[in-house]
Amino acid sequence: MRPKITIIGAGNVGAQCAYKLAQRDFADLVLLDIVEGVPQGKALDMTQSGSIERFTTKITGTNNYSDIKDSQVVVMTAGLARKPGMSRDDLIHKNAEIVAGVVKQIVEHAPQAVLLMVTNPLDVMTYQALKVSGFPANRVLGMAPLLDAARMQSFIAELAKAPVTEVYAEVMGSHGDLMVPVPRLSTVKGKPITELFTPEQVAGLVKRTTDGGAEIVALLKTGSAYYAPGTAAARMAEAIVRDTKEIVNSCCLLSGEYGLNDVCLGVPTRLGKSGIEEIVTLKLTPEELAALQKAGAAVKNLCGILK
Ligand code: NAI
Ligand code: 2OP
Repeated sequence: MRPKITIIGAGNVGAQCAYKLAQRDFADLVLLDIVEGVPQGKALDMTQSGSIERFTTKITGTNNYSDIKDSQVVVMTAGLARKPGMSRDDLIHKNAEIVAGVVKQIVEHAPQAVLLMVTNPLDVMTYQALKVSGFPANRVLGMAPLLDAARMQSFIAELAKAPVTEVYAEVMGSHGDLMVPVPRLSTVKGKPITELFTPEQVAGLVKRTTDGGAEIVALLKTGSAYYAPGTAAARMAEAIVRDTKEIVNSCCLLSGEYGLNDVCLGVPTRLGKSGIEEIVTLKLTPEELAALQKAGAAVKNLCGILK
């Protein structure tokens, strides 16, 4: 029997995530939304592309949580997205309510699943999901640092005139203004960007990465990014289901790592079938560590608003 992955929220990010996974052809998918017809219609459309793309993935569109039974991973994208002028934190109360309602259903119908959060504000919603679910910390994680690193990699590649495949970017911290891109550990063909670019260029890359989501919101005007976010969520779900053990930066609960406690933040993690299998502790400079701790304090403060 094929593994099963559920995607909650059949909007822009959820549909892109589902379609990427469908094309990978290794798991059956359930696409669930609160709006009747939308997940069913999108599932049918994706299924019909299978004969063109040559994939055999079974995709079920539904409004019914009994269909998510036995899912190994549940990707949570349901919630409101940013509009121009809105920060991710503006979404906090409404999305916290949506997350609480959905997570209770996940606990009832797929109690063994690894829960991969996407809904914003990501770090706060990951913590909210962890608390509402009561799942062990390794089974609740969030997608954002992979997206943020992908954005930084594409900006570095553009500036270096290098293929993006030769670029690595290290991005930690929160998915917001207190994101912590780490230029010292970001490289082109193994060479740190701090040795390749001027300090002004490096500062420009850091700023554009931190503002990466807002740049797209300003262009789209009616919503936020979804191709790269959906693809990033699909890649993480695949790493978990296929038990690849690869290191992917993700948002997870810290319990002493980097001097932080009881807060969900982006750090390098090893992904496998039980979710987060290891939190990788990088040796940071005092300035980098201070930036990470500042991000942790801000996220903790926002989680406090929810309590
Ligand atoms: P969207 O508006 O296109 O889709 C959201 C979907 O959620 C809609 O289809 C809606 O009907 C559904 N929904 C709402 N309440 C629901 C409920 N209670 N149960 C089931 N489905 C429900 O929004 P989009 O662009 O897909 O974004 C989704 C979320 O992902 C937003 O919160 C957005 O800010 C976040 N996001 C996070 C990123 C990250 O890096 N973590 C990147 C991009 C988006
Ligand atoms: C993004 O970074 C809005 O979080 C979303 O595109």
